[in-house]
Amino acid sequence: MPEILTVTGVDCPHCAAQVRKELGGLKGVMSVEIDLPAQTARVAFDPAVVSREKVAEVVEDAGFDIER
Ligand SMILES: [Cu+2]
Repeated sequence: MPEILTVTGVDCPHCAAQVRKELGGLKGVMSVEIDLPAQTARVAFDPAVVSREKVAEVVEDAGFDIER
């Protein structure tokens, strides 16, 4: 079962592209759905492959926040 993590601060197409780029290269990430009006991204990942902590770390290193 995939888990979902919500990224906040995705406020423009540049940010959206960056989130896709950073998370798209992470093993275990299944999909990245950007919602620009809401300024969020929903990241689906397989917790058997990558931990929530690791996904959160990549997001935060890229300069975005996590909805806790
Ligand atoms: Cu932006």
